[in-house]
Amino acid sequence: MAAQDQPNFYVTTPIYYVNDKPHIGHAYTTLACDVLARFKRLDGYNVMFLTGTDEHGQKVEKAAGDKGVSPQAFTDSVSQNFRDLTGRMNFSNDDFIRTTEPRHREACQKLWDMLVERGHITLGSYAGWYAVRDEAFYTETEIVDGKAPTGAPVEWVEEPSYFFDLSKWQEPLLAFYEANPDFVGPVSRFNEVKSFVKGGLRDLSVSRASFSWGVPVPRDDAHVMYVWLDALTNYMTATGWPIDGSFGDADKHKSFWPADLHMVGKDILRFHAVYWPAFLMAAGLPLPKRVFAHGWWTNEGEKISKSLGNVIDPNQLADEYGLDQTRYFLMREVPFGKDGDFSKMAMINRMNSDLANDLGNLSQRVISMIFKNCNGVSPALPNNPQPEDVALLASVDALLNIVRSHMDQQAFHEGLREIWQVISDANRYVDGTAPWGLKKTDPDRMGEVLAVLAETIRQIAILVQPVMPEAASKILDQLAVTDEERDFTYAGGSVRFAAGREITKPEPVFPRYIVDEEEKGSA
Ligand code: ME8
Repeated sequence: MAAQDQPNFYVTTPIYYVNDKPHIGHAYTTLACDVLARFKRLDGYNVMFLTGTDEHGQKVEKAAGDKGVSPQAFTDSVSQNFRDLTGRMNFSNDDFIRTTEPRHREACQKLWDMLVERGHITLGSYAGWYAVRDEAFYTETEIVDGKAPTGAPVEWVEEPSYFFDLSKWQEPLLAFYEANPDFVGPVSRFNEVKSFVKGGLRDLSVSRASFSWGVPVPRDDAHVMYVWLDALTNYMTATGWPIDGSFGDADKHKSFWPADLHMVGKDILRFHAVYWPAFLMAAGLPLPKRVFAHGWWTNEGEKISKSLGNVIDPNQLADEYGLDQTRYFLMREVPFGKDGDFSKMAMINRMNSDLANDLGNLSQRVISMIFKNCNGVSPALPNNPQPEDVALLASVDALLNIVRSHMDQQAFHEGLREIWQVISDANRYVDGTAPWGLKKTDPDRMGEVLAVLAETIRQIAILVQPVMPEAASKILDQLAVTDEERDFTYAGGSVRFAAGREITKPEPVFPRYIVDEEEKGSA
């Protein structure tokens, strides 16, 4: 299909603050987007997948100052860590945006001008609390024991400031939510957003005058833009907006805006589901179709924090357990949208039971048997299938539609659970048909059984590609499936496993993790 005939799909991660190194939480959000982007590409979409770094604001300026380097030098080096992580985690992002880039400055200033021209930004003065850690303003009534409701320290700020007339957008936002019941997922989080907006909105300070590390406010050198107005605009910048600007790209923008999905953590939902749509409505621009807020990871039951020294480095996880194993664990272990806990034992259990035992053994046994007992050539499917063949093939053929509908709801864990259900069916089928025993008694039937299994494994490997691209590719190689035969038009039952192809001796794809005695003790 030519790109212009394909449906488009645009998915974004939050852009991460460069005040610190990337950790498991950042890798998690980007992984979820990567899985969706890969899924949609295999499903025939023209995909744009964006991630990047949020480099302005007081928090970053302060982190640079603490290190004794200029904000630009600091952001250059930390942003690179996030870029490196995309390579290490095999993320397939199509772009990596930095808010310090000229294309982004131009987009921010354009949006600002549109808001000013339409009368939604006016100069005033701000007196209130500000939490640098959250880059957020708080009212007196929100302060709990001298801190922000998030626990972040606050400071009193009094300075001239431009204000966005957020208070006028309460009714339009509520009407928009009503008309777009899928705008926020999960539903429980959407309800929180609605109650927040129903509680009334105050005008929002959108510039700061007491520091300079930000996008300059047009025509007023004393102010830089509030970092959240700057940051949220990145989603439009990367589509080649403004289209008449020096970095404009009308075709790209038309293809990808409005975004299909902004994936975020629950901590920043309000910025994406309240402020961002209000800014866009005020500017007369189209709104994103959906925002999904996932849950929070803890480490062995504890909040992850630098001060507790328990930050999980995704690079180390991939080194220790394997990249695809880590990707699988993160997507399978916790219902997407809920909070989750990382524990070594949970990781090892998933690795050994779901991967090494269930999928790994199945494919290794079946492909080895084909190699040994079918002269290294793929056998043909039965002309007259037995009821157990029909049942297994029907369950694997049904998977594509089932998994697709879970993916469209960002229910990654459910999609994987369904796939593993069919893997169990296939393992039961192996036990029931006992192909190794058929070698002497009924070699023709043995070939049929192995072909039914190979067909099941072929479709499963096609479907797990978004989560485990490397492992899936090894299995597909072992089954002599060509590179052109791996998209989703080859799943769902319309195409079958090809007979007569050369099968070579397979190597195991999912090693077991051997737990040493010391680890058992500490787990
Ligand atoms: O908020 N569990 O950047 P940030 C799960 N720059 N996800 C986690 C996590 C955890 N323990 N910790 C972090 C910002 N995350 C802004 C965003 S967007 C226009 C600007 C993930 O570096 C999660 O996605 O603080 C969360 O929303 C994000 O990192 C916050 O990243």
